[in-house]
Amino acid sequence: MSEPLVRTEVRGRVGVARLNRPRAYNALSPELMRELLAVLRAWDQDDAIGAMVITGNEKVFAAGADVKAMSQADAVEMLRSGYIELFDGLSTIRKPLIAAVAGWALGGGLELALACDMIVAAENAVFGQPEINLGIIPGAGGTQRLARTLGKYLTMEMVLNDRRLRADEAARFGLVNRVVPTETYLDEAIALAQAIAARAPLAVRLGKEAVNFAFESTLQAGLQHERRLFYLLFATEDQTEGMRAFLEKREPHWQGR
Ligand code: DAK
Repeated sequence: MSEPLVRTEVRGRVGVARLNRPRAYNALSPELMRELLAVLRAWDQDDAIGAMVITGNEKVFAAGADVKAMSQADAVEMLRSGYIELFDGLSTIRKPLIAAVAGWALGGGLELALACDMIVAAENAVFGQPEINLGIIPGAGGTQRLARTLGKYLTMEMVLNDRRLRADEAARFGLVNRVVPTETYLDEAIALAQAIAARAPLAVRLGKEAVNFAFESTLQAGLQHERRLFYLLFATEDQTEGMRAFLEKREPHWQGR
């Protein structure tokens, strides 16, 4: 049997998806992206899973889309390929997604990390959008998500001149949540995911939705959206339980209802 393109493992309430094309530096072929999305969608439906981690290996998170496959494509093939829909599918995942990045996160690899909700970086991580070297630009969100996170000027340098950020620079510019030793990066990302997965599931889900809405809306519309989600949580058993547990000085028992 052939190796899966995405290896999966469940640790407690966390699903860990490991990109598995090491010989191609985890180049994100459509087949790999399809497999990844299928795994994430299944976990998103599974009450036993509270958060997910996407990772590569210690040397490379992902070196981008598969240049070998793309090199022969014309515009119509790219347009018809459905490749971008696979990236867009990531934004339909409702549970938290954490990218655990060691080594290269380049091109589509960085765009995959940017589509996650948090990024834990190993000390050896390198982030970049080298598409300009191939005569193209990022096509799966890089120009937009980086500009929103890093601002215009650094993003321009990355997109127009292949400026790469080391992990410490990425942390300084707010691109990653934390930088940790390469030996422990995956454990640290899983620990962060476990901590979130132990929290009230509906509040986590709506919290993610509310924060993401900030990227889509004006401040006023965002504040209104947040308020509606806030009121909605007062219809949940977990709100009653959370507040009761606080007053009774005990740990809450979340039901996800
Ligand atoms: N695709 C295919 N193979 C790749 C690859 C990639 N992106 N990156 C590396 N490999 C392969 C290499 O060809 C090599 O294979 P063999 O020659 O051994 O068969 C093997 O992985 C090891 O690579 P190197 O020999 O180059 O290893 P080094 O350690 O010297 O260098 C590197 C590592 C990661 C710095 C280097 O491999 C590199 O620069 N890789 C390419 C990085 C890159 O240009 N990435 C951007 C790709 S373009 C779209 C949306 C998004 C996208 C496309 C479409 N739509 C909306 C439709 C995204 C585009 C991109 O990501």
